[in-house]
Amino acid sequence: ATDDGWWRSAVIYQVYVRSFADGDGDGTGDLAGVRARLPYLAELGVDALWFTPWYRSPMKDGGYDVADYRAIDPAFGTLAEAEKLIAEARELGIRTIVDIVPNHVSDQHPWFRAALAGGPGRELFHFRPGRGEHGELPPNDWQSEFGGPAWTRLPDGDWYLHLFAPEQPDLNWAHPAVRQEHEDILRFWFERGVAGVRVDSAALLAKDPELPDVTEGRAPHPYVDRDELHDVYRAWRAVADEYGAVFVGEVWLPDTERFARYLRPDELHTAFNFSFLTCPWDADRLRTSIDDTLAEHAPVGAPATWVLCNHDVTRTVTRYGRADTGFDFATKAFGTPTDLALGTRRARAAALLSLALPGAVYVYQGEELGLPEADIPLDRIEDPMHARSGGTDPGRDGCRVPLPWAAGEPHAGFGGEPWLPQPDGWAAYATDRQAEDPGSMLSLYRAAIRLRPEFGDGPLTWLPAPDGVLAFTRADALCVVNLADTPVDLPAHTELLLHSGPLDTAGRLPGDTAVWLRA
Ligand code: TEU
Repeated sequence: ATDDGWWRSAVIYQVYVRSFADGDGDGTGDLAGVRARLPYLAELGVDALWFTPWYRSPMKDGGYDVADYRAIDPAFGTLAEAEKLIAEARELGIRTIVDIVPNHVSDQHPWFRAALAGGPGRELFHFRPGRGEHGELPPNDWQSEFGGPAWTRLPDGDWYLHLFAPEQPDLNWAHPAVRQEHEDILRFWFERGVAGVRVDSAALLAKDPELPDVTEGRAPHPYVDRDELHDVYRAWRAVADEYGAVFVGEVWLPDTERFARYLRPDELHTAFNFSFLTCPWDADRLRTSIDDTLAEHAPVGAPATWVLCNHDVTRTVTRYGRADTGFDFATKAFGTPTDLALGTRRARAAALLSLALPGAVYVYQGEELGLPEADIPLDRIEDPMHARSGGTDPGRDGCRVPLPWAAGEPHAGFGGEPWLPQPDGWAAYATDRQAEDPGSMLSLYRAAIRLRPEFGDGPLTWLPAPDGVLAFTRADALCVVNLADTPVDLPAHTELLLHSGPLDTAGRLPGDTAVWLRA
């Protein structure tokens, strides 16, 4: 099977199922909720939906702890419903991307339960005796991404590896059964009409079999970006090609050349562009990020992706309203002063910037509503990152609050009492209210996605522009973003297609504002 390359310039909407829409009133988002809101997504104009893990899971990490990769979590619905959803979306022209979590499983997965029971199967994971006189020290110095050692000790004295929470034991990717199982899982979902797969923690799967200390400084790194991985993705690509399906890898790697290796023509089709997501609101930095991104993708022929936010990072309007506008896991502390009006102006301009660039664009649910990061009462935080940090890190729940759909309904129309509390004033962001307001973030996103084809599918050409201003053209359209404090004159044009905020009385573009023009 082949595909028509739809993914090269798609707008892909990320659905965090648990917080999208609650169809059965139990306070947890579900597939019924998504199905009921498909017309909303069609009207928004997106090409595909990426669902964060919807599989059976104890939800110790929002579903990234998978107990059964072939079953839908009962809180979300059933497999039959997922199949209906995939088909109904496709009828509306919307494709489905599922999230595969290959680095680890839930500690409730049958493989890990069997391994714990002492039977065979420990070789599917990384079990080791400890160090120290009585094996009381972890086997090496690896740290969990959520804080603390990446090892947990069992009553029988052995330790097992988990790069994330203890409830997420890492699989041993050197074992052929692990590889076989994942190829089967891919087929299982492709057979059900899924058009693509997001690969979670894609650069972390392979481990140095000797599990040396990180501080030993041995190259290559013992668990990041190891060469063995490319074999895995070549095998996956062969499976995807049978179905015309595509991959998007979550490949967090600062080294652009190493990153691009995952995008070679026989590996992953695309990967998230975290350089753009973490980039501060600064014209020079953004231009460098855009240029580097396009340059690193060109040799491998893969399209770039543009991501402003996801379920792991601070919401865009909050981030852009702070003094430090780039995203950094270390500085997302509670109470950082935020100018939401400023952040919102910038987020609107950033939306027009990213939707005008060549490549695919990811929109995380609620970004199209301009939702801010929420302060979650400490005793309601569920993200394991919070507890594992000893309470110093607020974790990622602030960007995962259930969506507001109807301003006049209880819980802003989400459904039942939401699993995470909605902050005061959440109803003001409701989709029904924004749909009626031509100046809303939702109206801007709808218009931008509708007008995006004006930019064609070719490369961009930068235009000369004053300091602090980004200006480029593609096809017959121009995008100008003013990140400076002072207004600037617009370049020559025949028509103003869209603007993120009003021009000044002299027809100039104010700071923190973007326009789309027809040449
Ligand atoms: O995130 C993987 C990841 O690389 C981490 O950096 C993650 O972003 C974390 O927030 C920072 O320490 C993916 C998922 O996106 C995340 O939600 C999961 O918790 C994680 O994998 C484990 O599956």
